[in-house]
Amino acid sequence: MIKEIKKHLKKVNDFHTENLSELESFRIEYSGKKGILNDFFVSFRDIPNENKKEYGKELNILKELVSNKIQSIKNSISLTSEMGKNGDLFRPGFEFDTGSRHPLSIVKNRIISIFSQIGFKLSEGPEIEDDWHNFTALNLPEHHPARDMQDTFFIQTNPDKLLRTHTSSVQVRYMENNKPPIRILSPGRVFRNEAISSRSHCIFHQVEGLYINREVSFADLKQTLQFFTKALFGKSIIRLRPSYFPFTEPSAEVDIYWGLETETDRRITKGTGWLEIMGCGMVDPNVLINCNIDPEKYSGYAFGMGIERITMLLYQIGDIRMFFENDLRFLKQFKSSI
Ligand code: 2NM
Repeated sequence: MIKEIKKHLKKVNDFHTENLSELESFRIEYSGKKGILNDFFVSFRDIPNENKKEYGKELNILKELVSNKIQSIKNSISLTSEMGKNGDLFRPGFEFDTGSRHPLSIVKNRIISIFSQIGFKLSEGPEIEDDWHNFTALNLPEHHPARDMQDTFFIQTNPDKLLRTHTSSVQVRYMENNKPPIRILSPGRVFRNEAISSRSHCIFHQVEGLYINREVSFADLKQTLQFFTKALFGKSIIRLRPSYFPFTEPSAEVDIYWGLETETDRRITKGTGWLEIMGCGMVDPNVLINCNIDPEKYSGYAFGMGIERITMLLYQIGDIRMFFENDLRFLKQFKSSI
């Protein structure tokens, strides 16, 4: 009998598993109601009295061993399931790659969202235009330098087809097909036959705005621009500097007061604190007439800005060519939900 117990002591000692159901079978085999330990305790009654002490001692050692074994295997299984196979469950999660949006799209979307708050609807149109919508309707006189081959990409086989040089052409189309009041925003790609450098590219992006209604004033224009610069840059000190565009009269360049707090401010404003961000003006009556809108009844303002320039300002990007190279090291830096 003692021999039997010793055999089980060795067996229990050698037992190992990493599997919970094997451990449960082991527990039932030894500690279950009809288990080995119980059998030994039942046989205990028939052991002669003089042997009971020795037998009982061994039996208790076996019982203790079984219970320690079960506990220690349980502990090691719960440790491996937390720390082993799956690693440390309390480790930080893996970074979730959310993708990124092109910086020009981020800024374009912000501009659209700001103007949509004050009633501007989107209006988009073709990149390949005709002379009327890109030039003539916009009051560009026949010998205006902007019409020059040097500045405009013409479709070679057809001098009446060209790549639009501004998105105003979209607004001409809109005015032709809609009655005032008109309040639209036209973002899009435009093309100019310019030498490529760190500051200019032959393809770039614009957002133009147009509002036409009865009694629209220059004061309305300024108020709108102030709302916009406050929302986009957090700055609302602007000045309107007289300028010239064929399609607006009067015309102005919009400067924003950027400040002179940092070395960067000093550099980008050339020491003045002021920064040109867009052009604007009151739509020339000739343009309204060209689009079948009565300038005696209606007036309107328009404005336009280059998205590249504004994006470079907001993100401190030093070279416009970065936008068109699609270098992932550049693009991956722009994560945005808008
Ligand atoms: C600018 C500056 C000033 C402009 C004019 C028009 C239209 F179609 F109504 F005549 N759209 N956009 C405009 C006016 C654009 O960009 C610098």
